[in-house]
Order: sequence, then structure tokens, then C-alpha cells
Amino acid sequence: MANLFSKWREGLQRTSQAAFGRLASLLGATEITEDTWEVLEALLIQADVGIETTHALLRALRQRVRERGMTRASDLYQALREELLQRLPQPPPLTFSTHPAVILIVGVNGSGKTTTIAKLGWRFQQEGRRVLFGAADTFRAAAVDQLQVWGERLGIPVIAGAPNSDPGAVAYNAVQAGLARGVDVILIDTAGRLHTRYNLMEELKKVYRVTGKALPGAPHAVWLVMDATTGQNALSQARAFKEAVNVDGIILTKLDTSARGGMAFAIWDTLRLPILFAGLGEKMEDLQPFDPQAFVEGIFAR
Ligand SMILES: Nc1nc2c(ncn2[C@@H]2O[C@H](COP(=O)(O)OP(=O)(O)O)[C@@H](O)[C@H]2O)c(=O)[nH]1
Ligand SMILES: [Mg+2]
Repeated sequence: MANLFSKWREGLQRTSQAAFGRLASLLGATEITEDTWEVLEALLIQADVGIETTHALLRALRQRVRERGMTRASDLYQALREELLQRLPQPPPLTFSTHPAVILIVGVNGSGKTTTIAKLGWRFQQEGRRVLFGAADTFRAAAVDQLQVWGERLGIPVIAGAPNSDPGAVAYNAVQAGLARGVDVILIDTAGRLHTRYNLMEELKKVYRVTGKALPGAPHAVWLVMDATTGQNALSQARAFKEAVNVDGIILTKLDTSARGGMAFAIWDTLRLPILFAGLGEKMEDLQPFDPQAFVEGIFAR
């Protein structure tokens, strides 16, 4: 457990150093003044909590200060931690109640879809599940190769098509293959090129429908991968995905290379989607089930 907390602390170091971890010294032991609120506001916005979420947080904190008669800036520190924790939903448990469970992984190019699929595959294998990958990002040959390399390394079968083949057909074949082999989880990689957003979303909808034809009820989950280094920009992209397919949750990657971890709070506020996993590094075990407590602990670490 101590080990797990240190992983979160390490992974969130940039965000803590750039923002939350500096709070205690910034706030000091002085009285709460208008300056205190300005310091807080600047810091939250810098951490990419987002303007609206920042203002909602400040309103809630001001109310606490009034209600509890807090006078010292240092009291705000603990109050902010509590407020932030309240704004991160506990992710729902993964049930895998269907066999196989078909999970579509969506997100823009470079967000971390393919490597996240590898990490999820590894994790589910560790839990004793049989996994299969579908390489439905057929637009880029390199994307298929990348998934195949991971499949070989992990001993996970990969269903792929010819370059530029129909992603729907690949998804269909992947579900059929998974059924035939009796696997527990099918993870389907998808394309994420942004410059043709309309076509991309139409293609995703098709992949979504086609997996349902291969197995009624599928996909059982759609997970949207978001890159924590892109900050608030990623939120408008996320809305487009949410409108196109029925997204169940977020995987927030690259927290280790980002100082914008505050984005986690804006995700819930603006998208109303829980964060299911967090990418805290490049290693397989660095993709961790999202833990609100460990997250808040990590961003406040000094
Ligand atoms: N440091 C770090 N790098 C990551 C993380 N997740 C993905 N990456 C890197 O991000 C880059 C793009 O990932 P990729 O899976 O190819 O993105 P895709 O285009 O969405 O499939 C790769 O270099 C990954 O190693 C993470 O949590 N931490
Ligand atoms: Mg990819």
C-alpha cells in the first residue's frame, strides 16, 4: 500500500511541484484576505482545474470559511483537500459480467490508446483473464504493427486486417474470434485522427454498431483515453466523442509528464464521466485503477 501511494506521488510530481504542493507555503499562517483568494485562484487555474471548476471551488471554500469561522489561511489547505476529494467520484467497479466483455478504446491520436490497451491487457492477464486485442485503427499501418508487437510481447492474440481495411470489419472479426476462443476480454483499438472529425465520429459509430452485430449487447464499455498534457483542450474533444458513442469512463494518461493534473477535476465537472484509470508512467504497472484519495494525496505531496 505504501508502495502504491509512492507510485502516485511520483507520477504526480510535476503537478504537485507546479501547483498544489506549493500551497502550504504560499498560504502560510497569515489571516485569510482577498490576496489569499487570488493566490488560490491563480494556482488552481495554473494547474488546469479550469475556470468554471475553479470558481465553483472558491465559492464552496468561501462558504466553508463563513460557516466555520475560519480565519487562518493555513486552514484553507485542509479545506481545499476535502473539497477536491469530494469532486472526484470513486470509479465504479469493473464487473466483466458478460463473456466476453467487449471494450472499445477511443481517443485522439497520440493520447495513448494503443499503449494503454497493452497495459490493460497486461493487468487483466495478471487478474487471470484471457484477453484478445482488435486492431481497428486501420488507417495507420504503424498503429497495427504497434499493437501486434505488444500482443507478441504479452502473449495476447491480435486480430488485424489489411492496411486501410474497414475498421468495422476488423472489430467484427475480433469479436467473432474472441467468442470462438472463449476469451474473457476483447479490447478494440480505434483510430483517432482529428482533422476529419466528422468522418472519425461516423467511423466510430459504425465500429460501435458492428460490434453489436457480432455480439448483441456489445460493446459493453467504451473508454475514452485523454492526454493530461493537453489540459483544457482535451475537454472539447472529449465532448465530441461523448456525443458520438456512449462513453462510460475516462482513462487519463501521461499524468507523469504533465503539470496539469488539475484537469481531473474539470473532467467530472464538465463531462460527468468518472476517471477509471490513470497513466502514471510508461511501465505496464504504471496504469493504475483511479483512486481519488491517492490522487489528491499525490498532487498535494511536497
Ligand atoms: N509518460 C507516459 N507516456 C505515455 C503514457 N501513456 C501513453 N504514453 C506515450 O504516449 C505516446 C503515444 O501513445 P500511443 O499509445 O501510441 O497513442 P495512440 O495514438 O492514442 O494510440 C507513446 O509514446 C506512449 O508511450 C503515460 O501514462 N505516461
Ligand atoms: Mg494507436
